[in-house]
Amino acid sequence: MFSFFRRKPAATPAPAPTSAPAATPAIPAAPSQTAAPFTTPVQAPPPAPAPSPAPAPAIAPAPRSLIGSALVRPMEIPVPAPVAPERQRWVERLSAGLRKTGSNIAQVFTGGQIDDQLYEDLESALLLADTGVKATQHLLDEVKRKVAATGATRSVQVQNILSEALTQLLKPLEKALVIGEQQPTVIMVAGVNGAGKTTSIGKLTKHLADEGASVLLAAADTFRAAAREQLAIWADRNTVEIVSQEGGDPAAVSFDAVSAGRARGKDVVIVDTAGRLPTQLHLMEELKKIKRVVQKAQPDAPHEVLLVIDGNTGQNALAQVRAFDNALKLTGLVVTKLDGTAKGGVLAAIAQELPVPVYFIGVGEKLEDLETFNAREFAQALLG
Ligand SMILES: Nc1nc2c(ncn2[C@@H]2O[C@H](COP(=O)(O)OP(=O)(O)OP(=O)(O)O)[C@@H](O)[C@H]2O)c(=O)[nH]1
Ligand SMILES: [Mg+2]
Repeated sequence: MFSFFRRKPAATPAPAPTSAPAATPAIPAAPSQTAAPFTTPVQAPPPAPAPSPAPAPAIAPAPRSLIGSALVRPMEIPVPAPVAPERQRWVERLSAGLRKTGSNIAQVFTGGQIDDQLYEDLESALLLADTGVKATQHLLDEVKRKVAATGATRSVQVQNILSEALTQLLKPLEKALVIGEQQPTVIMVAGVNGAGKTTSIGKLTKHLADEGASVLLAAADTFRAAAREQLAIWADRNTVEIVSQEGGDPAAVSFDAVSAGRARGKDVVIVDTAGRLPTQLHLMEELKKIKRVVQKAQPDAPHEVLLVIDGNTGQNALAQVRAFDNALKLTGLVVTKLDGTAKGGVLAAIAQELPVPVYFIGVGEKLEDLETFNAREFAQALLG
């Protein structure tokens, strides 16, 4: 489970939108009252105390709207200490998900000797694990360098050196999702069909709602009734509100949701979009439009643009990151389905070539199967 809470000054609220896009109905003006921190439709638990109380920051006067001018409780989803028992259980689930890759790589180190054969086998195992040519080369170079520097003579030592090298490679992907600096924090979620966007949004919403954050969901996947219903089920389960419109313009629905999120003082608005391939250029244009229109509703939004990647996608994941980043300027990734046949090495390829932070990884369909990403845990799970 997540736990967060680090106090930071709330950002100065952005001015209210001046005009709605043509296809969008007029949005009621934001009420001129201070939004209460963490208003939820259900009774929210009392806020947990901050670990180290910081002095109250000065709040800049709101330029035009008072929405969000209160010192909202900034919340953060940090990488928990790997020693916590529930985290340990999570690591076990992750290791189970990646067991096949782990045992393939671990096999390389069973010979005892450090020789050319070991390096060749290691190269093959890393490539087979979807690590990609560049990251594999980087890891091999690092391992050889450290073996020489340390005078290691046993293959088991190479295993530890590889684990450390992989941890260092993955480290830049570790980043906490911070909410509470803006009100609402607007998170836009994109990805190819069936990657796990809606499920991940549902899981994230549950965690946020459990922590007392008020969440509003935007069903910007407007074309399929099933997609709207799927998000509505998650909204119901989490007792959060949803903005949805049959067959409407996804950008207009997103605009309405962000505007409603501001007016109702929500902490987080999450925009679920329809799946699309990067090669479907008109659909990529539609995504760009959603982002532009969200910006009209709240000038500094979206604060997060997340790409959800199916962990089974292999090296194609890199192409997806590149294409969606070009279109949207990604701020983070969610990598799902690391529980099946996924090989996991693709995170190393991403770290090597296009290090977009990985906020969460998913290892199943249950609520507790989405967790924060930790480089060392992942390296250990991957290497068996
Ligand atoms: N095994 C496993 N299944 C997952 C995971 N995350 C999502 N799924 C499943 O993947 C399928 C697709 O998930 P969705 O959340 O509907 O995917 P989506 O990206 O919203 O799909 P579209 O909106 O159709 O593009 C569902 O059956 C989910 O239960 C995961 O981490 N592990
Ligand atoms: Mg979906």
